[in-house]
Amino acid sequence: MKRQWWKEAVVYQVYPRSFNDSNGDGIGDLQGIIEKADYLQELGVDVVWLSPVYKSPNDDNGYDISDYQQIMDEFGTMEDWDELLDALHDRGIKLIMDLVVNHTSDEHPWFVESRQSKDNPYRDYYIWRDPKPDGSEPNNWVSFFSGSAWEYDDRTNQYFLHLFTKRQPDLNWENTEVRNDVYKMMTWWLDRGVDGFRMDVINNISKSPGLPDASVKDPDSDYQFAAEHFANGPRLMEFLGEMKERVLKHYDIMTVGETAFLPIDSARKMTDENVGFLNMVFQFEHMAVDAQPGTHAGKWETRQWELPELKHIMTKWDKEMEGGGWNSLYFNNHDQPRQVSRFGDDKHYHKHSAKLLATYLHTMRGTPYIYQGEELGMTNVRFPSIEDYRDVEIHNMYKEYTEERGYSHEEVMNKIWTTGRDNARTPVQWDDSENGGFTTGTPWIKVNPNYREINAKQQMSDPDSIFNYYKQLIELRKQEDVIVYGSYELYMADHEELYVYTRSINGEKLLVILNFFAGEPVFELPEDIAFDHKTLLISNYEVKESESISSFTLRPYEARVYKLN
Ligand code: TEU
Ligand code: CA
Repeated sequence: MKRQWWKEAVVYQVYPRSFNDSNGDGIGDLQGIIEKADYLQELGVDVVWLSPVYKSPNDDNGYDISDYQQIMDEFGTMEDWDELLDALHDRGIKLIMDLVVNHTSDEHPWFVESRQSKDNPYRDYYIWRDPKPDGSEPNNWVSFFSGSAWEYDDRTNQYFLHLFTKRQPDLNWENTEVRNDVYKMMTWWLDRGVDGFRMDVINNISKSPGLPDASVKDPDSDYQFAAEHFANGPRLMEFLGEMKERVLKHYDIMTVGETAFLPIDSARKMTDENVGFLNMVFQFEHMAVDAQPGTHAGKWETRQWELPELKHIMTKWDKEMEGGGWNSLYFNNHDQPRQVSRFGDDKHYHKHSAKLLATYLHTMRGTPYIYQGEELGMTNVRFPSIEDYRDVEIHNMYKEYTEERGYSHEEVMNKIWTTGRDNARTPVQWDDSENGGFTTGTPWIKVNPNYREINAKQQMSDPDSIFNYYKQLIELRKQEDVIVYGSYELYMADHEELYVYTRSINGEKLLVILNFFAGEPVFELPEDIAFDHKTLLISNYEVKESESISSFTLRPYEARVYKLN
C-alpha cells in the first residue's frame, strides 16, 4: 500500500453558508472562513473541503450552480477566494472544492440556451424526452426531493430530467461536449491552485440506456426510486477514466467521490491506487443502520440501530479495500443529522459520547472527515415551526407527507427533527454572544439555542473539551503510523455494546476498546492479544496507566486506545 498525503490527512468540511458571517448579512462567507483560518490550524486539520461557493440561485444552497467560474454574490468575490486559498496554504492546509457536475442550476447559460428550442446547440447538454402518449412523464422515476424526476417544459413540449429539485436539471454526460466543458472547468480551478475535488453524486453521471421505468417498491406512490437506473450506469468507469486521463492524473491532488448506492466491488475498482480513478469514496451503507435501506425516502423511517450491523458494514468495507483501495471515514456532513444526537447521547452523555464517536472515526483505517461543529459536539435542533426550516428537501417532504401521504404535522416534524439536513446546517457556535458569534445580523437560519453551553470559545480554553480531544486525536494520527497504515482486525463481532479492534504494523499494535452505549459491559482481553508493554494513548475518562486490561468494566460511552508492543 503506497504512502500518500491524502491517506495521512484529516479533512474538515466547511458548509460556507453556516460557517462564519463577516459582514453582518446573516450569511456565512469567504472572509468569514479567512477569519477562522487560525482556528482550523489550531485544530490541526490538513485539508478543507469547501461546499459549493459558485454562483447559484441557492435552490439547493449552492448545489445548483449557474456559473462554475464565478463566486456566489453572498459569499464574496474571486479575490476573496484567492485570499482564502493563500490563507489556508500559508497554514499548511490544502483546499478541495465541491465538484457538482451531475446537474447545473436551471439558470446556468447552458440550460437557458438548451430550453430555447429542440435544435439549439445546447439542447443535448441536458436530458430531454417526449411525454408518453397520454402526456405523462417519460418514466416513473421519483426525485430525491419528492415528486417526479421530470419537469414539463411547454416551450418545446418535452420533459427534462432532474434527480434533485426541478431547478437542478441533469447534465447529459453521453454528450462529449458536456464532458469537454467539465474537464476545461476542472483544469481552470486546478490551475488556480486547488488541491482536489469532492465529487457530488458522481456515480449518477452514467444512467441506464433508454432510461427505463424503475421497479415498483412503493405501491403508495406514482413515482419509484430508480437507483438501479440513475446510478452506476454502463459508462461510469469510462467517464471517470477519461476524466483521469484528461485532468486528474496531471496534478498532485486528492479526490473523493460521493457515491450512494455504488456496489462495493465498483468502489474497490474505482479507488484502486494503481488502475482506479478516484482516491476514495463516501459510501452510504453505514448511513442506513438506523433507517430503512434501499430507497432515499427510507431515511425518514428510522429504527433503533444495532452495533453488530455497523461493525459488519465497516469491517466489510475495510476488507474490500485491502491491497489498494482506500476508505473515507465519516458519520457527519451537511446532509446528515448531527452524529452525537444520532449515534451518541446528547442529553446524558454529551461529552463522553461525542468523544467516543470521534475516537472511532480517527482510529479506523481511512481518511477521517470532520464536519463543521462536529469537533464541538454540536447537536440536532428542534425548531417548533416548519417556517424555521430552510432546506428544500425538508419543505418538499413536509408538503408531500402532510398533503399526499396523510401524515400529521407532529409526525412530520418528528421526522424532520430526527433526520432533516438542517440539523447540520444551523450556524457554527463560536461563542456565547448573541447568535453564537456567527453573525451580528439576523442569521439565514436560526442558531441552535444551546450555543451558550456548546461553543468554540469555551471549549478552546477547556483542556477536557471535545475540541481538545479532537485536537489530540489529530496529533496522534501524525505521530502513530499504525493509525494510518495499520491493518485492521475486529474482535467480539457480535457484542452488542463493545466495538473492539486492533490495528497492526511492523510489530506495533493499537488496541481500541469502545463502549458505544450507556451500559457498563465487561471487557475481557482476547487470548491472542499479547504484549510486553502497553501505553494508553487516549481515553475519554480518567484511566490509571498501571490498571490491568485483562478484564475491566467499561463506563458509559467509554473509549480507550492502547499502544501495545
Ligand atoms: O447529495 C446527494 C445525495 O445522495 C443526497 O440526496 C443525500 O443522500 C441526501 O441529501 C441525504 O438525505 C449531494 C449533496 O451532498 C446534497 O447536499 C445535494 O442536495 C445533492 O447532492 C444534489 O446536489
Ligand atoms: Ca456574510
